[in-house]
Amino acid sequence: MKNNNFYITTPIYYPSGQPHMGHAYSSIIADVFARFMRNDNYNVYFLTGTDEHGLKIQKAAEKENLEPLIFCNQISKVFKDLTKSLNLSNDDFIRTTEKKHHISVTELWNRLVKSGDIYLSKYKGWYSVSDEAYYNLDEIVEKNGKKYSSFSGSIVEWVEEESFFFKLSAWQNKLLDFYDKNKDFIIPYSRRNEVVNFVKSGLKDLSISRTSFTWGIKVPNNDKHVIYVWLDALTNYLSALNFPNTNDKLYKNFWPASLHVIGKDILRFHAIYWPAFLLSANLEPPNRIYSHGWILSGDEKMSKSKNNILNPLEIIDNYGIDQLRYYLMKEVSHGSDGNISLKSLENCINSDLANNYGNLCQRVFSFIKNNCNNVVNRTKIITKSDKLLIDETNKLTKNLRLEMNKQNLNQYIKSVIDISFLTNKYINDEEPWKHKKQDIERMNNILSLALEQIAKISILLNPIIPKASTKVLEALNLKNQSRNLSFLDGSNILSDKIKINELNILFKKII
Ligand code: ME8
Repeated sequence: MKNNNFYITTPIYYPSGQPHMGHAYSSIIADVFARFMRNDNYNVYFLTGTDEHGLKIQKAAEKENLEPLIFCNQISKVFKDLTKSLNLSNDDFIRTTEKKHHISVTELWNRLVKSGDIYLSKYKGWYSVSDEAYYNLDEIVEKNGKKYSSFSGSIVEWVEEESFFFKLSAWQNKLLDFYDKNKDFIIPYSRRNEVVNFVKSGLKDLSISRTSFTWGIKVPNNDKHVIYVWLDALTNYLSALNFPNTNDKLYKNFWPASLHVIGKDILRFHAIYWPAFLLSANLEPPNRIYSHGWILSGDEKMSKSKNNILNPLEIIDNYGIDQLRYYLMKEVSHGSDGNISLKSLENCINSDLANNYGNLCQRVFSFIKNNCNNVVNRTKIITKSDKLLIDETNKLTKNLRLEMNKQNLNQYIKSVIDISFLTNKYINDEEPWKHKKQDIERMNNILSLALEQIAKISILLNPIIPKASTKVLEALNLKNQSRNLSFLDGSNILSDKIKINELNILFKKII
């Protein structure tokens, strides 16, 4: 991480079909980290976009009887609209059909040539159009006379054509050295081990151009060849920063990237090819690749070709975007695959959002409205039970930055929702309503601590449920510039005289 700058990316999506829950999941994870870092006063640049070249897209366009670019314009827009529906806070939406991307890819290619890492030969082997990936013979399985990748299950076809190659084999030891020096380059560690073992088992040179179709960026000075779509696509992370203009402010501030969020199916491209290309081009590799698991439906990866898609837009319409974001981040465990269902979504909404956080906010706000004319005064007294709640909260918040830094979202959310649970319990035990008549000071004391807790919980949940938490922070009259994580040092967020506004119901219980 350079100074206070944090550059985070999602994978750029193939606009070959409608967005599905896997896309939503990948994007929301990245958005949560982006929002968390912004709240922690980092200067964040968050990128997403669409990956528009290659045979997969060309074929999808042909199926619709459209020119590839017209087809891409249509579907890229669907993904751009998805960023709005998911409430993503991205700073840019890159398309690989943009001119600046073309310039960037051409420069990267030229640098690889200059390093002596590109040569012309012939590719003979298996290729999956759906994955846009080459597979070795030992990665192919046969079923009913057809050949499939054992890794992804996608159908493969035999390819034999002239191709430029990247001398990946020459980078084997340098990559192993790089992984060794950068232990946190690939998270989680189980994935890091997979990559290290794969590289140790031997790397073959990589075919980086195709001649049997035309939809892509041409190899400089050789119109017969189209640059391999993964070399093209990975470069988006640089072109968004206006590379090769290395004096550009964006490039200067944000390269190398702090974090690429990706699914485990595209780990090899990001953790092996990408650093090798960058090192060969004399550019710094990113700081970290976080590889999440798959969203499953039954036991299978959710994907269009398998027709087992839960539509994120329908879920958002029926349940709400914060609800979907919270559910995916809380219930799908860090780095692993996760089975999702409407039943567990509804249970999660009820237990954590409606009954826990939502209920805490509602009961405190409506009590203050009905009994205190919307104003609470903090007192200096701190009772034993107040201190217990404050200490327990500090214990739970102590490691939150660390959990986020390890991309451990589940643990982060669990700790925050535990604070909400403890605060609800504190109100049950302290019964502010009992002090209404005889001890207004104690009542104010309890309510001000409860509001302080609500402010903290809302700031901590803000990256995950931005809409609802913002409503609460607004109702607390907390200014934008105060909605940050500086309270993690134990200080108070709210002033001594707290004026609140009315708060409408945040999360409806699902019956
Ligand atoms: O891979 N569960 O694009 P893509 C979780 N264009 N994540 C899933 C998923 C699932 N069921 N299905 C897909 C590409 N994803 C390339 C990226 S980056 C330079 C180029 C994730 O549209 C997948 O792992 O097929 C990937 O991270 C993202 O969605 C985009 O997939």
